[in-house]
Amino acid sequence: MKEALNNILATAKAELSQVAEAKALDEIRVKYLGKKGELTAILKQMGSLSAEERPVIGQLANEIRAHIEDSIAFTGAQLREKLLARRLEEEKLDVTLPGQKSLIGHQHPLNIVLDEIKEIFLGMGFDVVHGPEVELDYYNFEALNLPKDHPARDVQDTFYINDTVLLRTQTSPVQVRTMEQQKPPIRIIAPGRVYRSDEVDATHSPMFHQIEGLVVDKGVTMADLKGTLEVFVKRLYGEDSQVRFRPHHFPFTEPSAELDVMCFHCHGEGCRLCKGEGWIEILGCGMVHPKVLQNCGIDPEIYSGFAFGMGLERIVMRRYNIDDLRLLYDNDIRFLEQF
Ligand code: 2U9
Repeated sequence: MKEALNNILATAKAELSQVAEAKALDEIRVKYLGKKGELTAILKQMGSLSAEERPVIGQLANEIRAHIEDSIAFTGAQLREKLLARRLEEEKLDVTLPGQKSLIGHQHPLNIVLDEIKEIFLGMGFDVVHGPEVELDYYNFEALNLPKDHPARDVQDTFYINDTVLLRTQTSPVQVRTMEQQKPPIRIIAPGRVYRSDEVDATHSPMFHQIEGLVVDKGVTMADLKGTLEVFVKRLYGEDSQVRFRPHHFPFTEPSAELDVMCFHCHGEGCRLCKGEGWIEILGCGMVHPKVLQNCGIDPEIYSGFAFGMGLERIVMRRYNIDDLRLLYDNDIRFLEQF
């Protein structure tokens, strides 16, 4: 039995010296030390031994078990070391290599200018308000003094969801909703997407952005309109900008005007940028029509107000000398990364 035990130790050690992976190591452990293992099988025969032999063989068996266990632990440690060394070799990281520059996005030109405009009006005490892009005909037209079949609806032809629901053609419904919900004083700007049934070309798009504004309080006059908008234009285009107001007509304001800024390229001489005019149109404005105030639940005998509206794309195109509106929507990185 002594011989058998020594044989087990010898073959176990021989097999362990060949082991190359953890699975084989485990198989060896089961083969020699497991419940049905070779060492256990020998120990089961101990009953047939004499009283003198039993403790001697028992001690030897225990020593051999301990020896095999140590050898398995040692081989296991060696295997883990080898595995780690291989991984370190394979996954080697050269920290001296130049890093890969990650692409960091930035604001779209429309948002760069919109943020600037918002900042200017916030600085003058205006709030920024938003409203639905899918609107009721009432809020988009009717409340603004544009009843059904009014000729001015033609230039604002839009996309109808049904007879009473449409995509807004202007952000004015936001101001109407604000007046319905809030008592004066009101000082707001309403930026956002608007929609018109226009064919796409270099200067037209069925979707574009507007920024409209509204001030309503007791005693608001045309002087407030002129002063506020002149400050706005000077902050946007520079303190030395010259402005002029030209009479105009809008159904929702009376009197109405358009605001021009003196051409920043030719300073009034006339050039390609201002199409020989010397002046560039920036926005439309006017004193809110008394009927519109009334429609919105505000008494025109007590309150008055002014409103204005501008197209964001036109301002952005002039700022960055962009000649095709479509570039603003194409999402071409080569174009966008220039800003
Ligand atoms: C209410 C009352 C009056 C908003 C105004 C304009 C003049 C205007 C155009 C500029 C270029 C539209 O994008 S554009 O084509 N807008 O000229 N908008 S006054 O007047 C309002 C708005 C709301 C309740």
